[in-house]
Amino acid sequence: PEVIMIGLGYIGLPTAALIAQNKTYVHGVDVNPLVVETINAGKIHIVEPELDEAVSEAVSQGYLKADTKPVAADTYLIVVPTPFKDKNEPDISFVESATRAIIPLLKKGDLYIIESTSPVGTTEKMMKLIYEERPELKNKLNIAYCPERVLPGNVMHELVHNDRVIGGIDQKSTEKAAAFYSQFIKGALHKTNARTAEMCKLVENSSRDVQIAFANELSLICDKAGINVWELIELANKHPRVNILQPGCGVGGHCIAVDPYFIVADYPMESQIIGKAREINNYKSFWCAEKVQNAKLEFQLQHGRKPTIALMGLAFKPNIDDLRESPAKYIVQKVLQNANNEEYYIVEPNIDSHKVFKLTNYQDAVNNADIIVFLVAHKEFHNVKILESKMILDFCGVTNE
Ligand code: SAJ
Repeated sequence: PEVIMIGLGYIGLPTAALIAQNKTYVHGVDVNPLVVETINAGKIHIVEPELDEAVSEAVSQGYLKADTKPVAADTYLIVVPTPFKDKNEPDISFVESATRAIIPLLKKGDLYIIESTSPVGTTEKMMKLIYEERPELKNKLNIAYCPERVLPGNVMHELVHNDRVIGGIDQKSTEKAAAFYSQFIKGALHKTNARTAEMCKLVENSSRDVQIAFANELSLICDKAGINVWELIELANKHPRVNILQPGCGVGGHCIAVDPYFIVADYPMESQIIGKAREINNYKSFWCAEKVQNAKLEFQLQHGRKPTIALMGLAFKPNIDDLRESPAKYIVQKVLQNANNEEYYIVEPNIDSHKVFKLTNYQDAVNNADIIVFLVAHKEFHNVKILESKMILDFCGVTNE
């Protein structure tokens, strides 16, 4: 193979398929034998539009092969998870173990690239580790950090068309990495150093988190002030230099709600706004759960009986089936913990069944519930007809159109 891709998850697999479609031999590596087996059968283990065709084509033509161990190649890509330990310490152990696995295979002139979201300084750390183990290769390898910035649900398009930031540990490495990506990426390749590229990835997601926190803060203020926050934001955004994002039931997913902590952990005194934004966005989910609790009590006082409640949406954002790190799921769990013999309908149109939650179709839930709580702005929920007598808690703005 020419390329080793370590980590065949949400980013690694689509990237491996894209490189392979370009008629470059890719040897994909994953610690999970089930993932390896699935891919070698031309199938995929994740949900992402157009990925299945890309993988089955790459595998059937022989350009993509998966294994649990790496072999020697010219280019090594590290695309493994970097989780956050107990929300206060980034865990780069998967990057380190992936690096250790390929150290014995490296030769002069090889290209080593980290794509995983990483704390600033990780690439330098891995470079030191490599040269400690292989001192004869010192300064003879090309080492770079090149973050991805694709949006789940639109990965196959964005992988090719988004601009990329390419940060080498020296000029030669940057040039080598840029030449590698230019083979299959149509977006512009912006060259910088490794530390700037590492920080750039963290800052992109922190920027979005801070902007969403602003919108969520407005939603709390407007709730007290008796103002429709969505109307307010739409009006404020008519100003040519104002562009406020949408409030919601909190921020989820595996990136925006995590990456800011990588900055806060290393620069706690300096990252005041970034840290506060995380608090606001987490608090928003808690606040939504409290609102449901209050609505329940209010209903009971008014009607002298317990309400039936529809909880609309479980995914971490609209129109996807991904429930990991989802604020909507957190709110549903919290509401169910506080349940006191009320009847609940749980709705998630993007999945058929769930091992914990019994799911109901959205129309039945809306028809039968007394209180309807919109958590995620799925397309099915837009313009859904609701009797005026019902109590609505709209945390995602779907009933505004
Ligand atoms: N959200 C709001 N209000 C908004 C926009 C989003 O509450 O106005 C919420 C969503 O409901 C969701 C969360 O924010 O819970 C994150 O969703 P998202 O669509 O903003 O982003 P992700 O997590 O799917 O993907 C992000 C993207 N980063 C940016 O837009 C800066 C993507 O480009 C990155 O590649 C990805 O993180 C990543 O892998 O880092």
